Amino acid sequence: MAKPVSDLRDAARRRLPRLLFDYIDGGSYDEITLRRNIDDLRAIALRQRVMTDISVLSMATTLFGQPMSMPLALAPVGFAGMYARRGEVQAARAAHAAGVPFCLSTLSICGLEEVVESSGGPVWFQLYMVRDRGFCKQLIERAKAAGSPVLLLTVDLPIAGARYRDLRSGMSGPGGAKGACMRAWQGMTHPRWLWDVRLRGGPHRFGNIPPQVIGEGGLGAFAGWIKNNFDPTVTWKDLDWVRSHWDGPIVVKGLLDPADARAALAAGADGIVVSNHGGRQLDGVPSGIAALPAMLDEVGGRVPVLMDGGIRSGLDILRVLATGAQGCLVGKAWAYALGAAGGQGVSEMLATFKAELEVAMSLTGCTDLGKAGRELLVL
Ligand code: HOC
Repeated sequence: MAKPVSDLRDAARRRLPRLLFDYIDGGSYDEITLRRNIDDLRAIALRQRVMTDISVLSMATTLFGQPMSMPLALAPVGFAGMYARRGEVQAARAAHAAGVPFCLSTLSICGLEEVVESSGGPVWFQLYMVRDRGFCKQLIERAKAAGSPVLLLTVDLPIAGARYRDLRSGMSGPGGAKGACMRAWQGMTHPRWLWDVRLRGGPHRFGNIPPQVIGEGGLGAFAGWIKNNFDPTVTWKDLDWVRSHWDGPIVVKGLLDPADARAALAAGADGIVVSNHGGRQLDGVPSGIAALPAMLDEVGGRVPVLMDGGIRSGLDILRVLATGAQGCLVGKAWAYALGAAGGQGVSEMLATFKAELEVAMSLTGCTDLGKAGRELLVL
């Protein structure tokens, strides 16, 4: 049944403890960029056309050697294994069933091997550069051994943006007895989640980050671990280092400026994702869709350009493709869906996106998404 993302968001808000809902839903500082992502996309008017033969629609594509039923991948989302029991496995199964790639976050609850084995399909892996290159190398080697076809290198988090909602909700503060009571209360007042995820969900620690790396504080240690271990010295030279350990495509995620797109290409990126990290890093920067045209001009078709930020419907997917990107990532939307109804929710969301995309293609007279361009927009 068609379920718009707004319904899934409402259901996730009801089902999840506040700290988890706010973690998915929130952005940094005043959340200006978070809102821009949605508003700027919706402000793009599609150009309706009629009396065209739209009996056969083609939306399948291939990106980085990966066949996809539509030009969409599930973006890396941290902690997804807390939104539903073994959440990343459920989401990856739903993605595979719908024929779209699933990208696992470094900060996932389920480890890469578990997700690959239990979902029965290839899983893209997202990497953060941490100071300990030995640990980075281990992650890359695990991704290779698990058969990950694509490495997504996130480069816009050498330092974390302040997420005030997380500080208020209990996700990254307050500490001590007050924080512990808040978190326990939120669990007790969401008994379905408590039973399904917390009590029956197996170990809740990061599946890709062993305790000897993050410390025995487990999930609660994440903000401190990120602060102390994400590497602020990273430059484009480090892409060479990643390349020396990884043979497959490297897609660089988190670029907004054409000068950085140029640098990424010079450093050998096989693709880029235009992204402001879902409005979760530097508040006040442009939306992904506003940044996209200049990025496309700079790249000039040399590598695929993907975009994320604010995509909540199949109509949004068409807006992004018509603007010129080759594909998009969705993060928040699938996290809401997972929080609302587990893997079934993610399947419903993907089915809804596909159905919406079909209607949007049909009523703009676009029969082949691969040929979508600015003629589909009222500019
Ligand atoms: C202090 C929080 O990509 C996200 C993830 C991980 C970043 C954690 C930093 O939530 O945007």
